[in-house]
Amino acid sequence: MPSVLITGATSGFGKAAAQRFAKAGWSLILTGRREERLKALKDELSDQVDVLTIALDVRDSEAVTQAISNLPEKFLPLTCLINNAGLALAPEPAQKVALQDWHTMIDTNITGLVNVTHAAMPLLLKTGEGASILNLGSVAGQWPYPGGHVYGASKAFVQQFSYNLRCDLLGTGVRVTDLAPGMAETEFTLVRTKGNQEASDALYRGTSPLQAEDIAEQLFYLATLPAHININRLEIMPVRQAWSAFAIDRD
Ligand code: NDP
Ligand code: 8X3
Repeated sequence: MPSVLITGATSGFGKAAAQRFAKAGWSLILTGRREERLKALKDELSDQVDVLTIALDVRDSEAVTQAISNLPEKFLPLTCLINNAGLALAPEPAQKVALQDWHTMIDTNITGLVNVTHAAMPLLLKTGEGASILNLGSVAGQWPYPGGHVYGASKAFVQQFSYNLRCDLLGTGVRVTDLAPGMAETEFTLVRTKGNQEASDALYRGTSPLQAEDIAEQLFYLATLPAHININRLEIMPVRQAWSAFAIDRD
């Protein structure tokens, strides 16, 4: 059976992806920092498929390299890497944000994603044709908005890094996609507002955001496309979300 390595499997898109790939019989390598959630997911899915859980902070490059270079044979060959772990913080104007919040986003969304990619690439190259790297970008990587500052910039990195990887991996059979969702109802806003459940509920109330399962379905679709197809970027929004007019400062 093919195997998939998912970062940030303890919540949202990552958890839904674990459930979706399990349904199709894929072996799962699931990572995240919250061990009790990893254990619960393993308990839920290990009746269906082989599940390996690794408590891992993607910012810790040594731990990432150590874990990925020592995967048990049973979980090889590695067919798909889903670089999903990430977060937004501080949806305030840039001039009001603590520097540490910017560092946390850069360390997780950029350095963490690069750490995991670097460690997993030898395994994916060994698999070759049909292997995929699926990176979670965002509409925020392409479209600016107030309070997006470093979060949007980190997702612009994900887009360009994905495209540049495509260039270097040409001829290896390994595919790379920047999957860029718009508003999706997960723990994302709870994390972004540092635990403000009311703010999170208010954002999703009265509209129809994407759900984690919608993105999991897209991830599964991308991972199982015929081996000669690469979708470079896939941007998805809820029907009830669109762009808005330019903001103008007036006297
Ligand atoms: P959630 O907050 O529900 O899930 C985020 C996941 O990332 C958790 O499993 C968390 O696990 C993991 N994570 C965060 N920091 C680290 C870290 N340092 N090391 C390891 N794992 C980490 O959010 P989503 O599912 O919505 O977000 C998933 C991805 O999708 C993110 O990259 C996000 O930027 C992106 N995205 C989200 C959108 C949305 O509207 N929801 C839209 C577009 C993109 P743990 O805390 O256990 O470590
Ligand atoms: C998260 C989606 O619209 O909050 O990446 O930027 S949005």
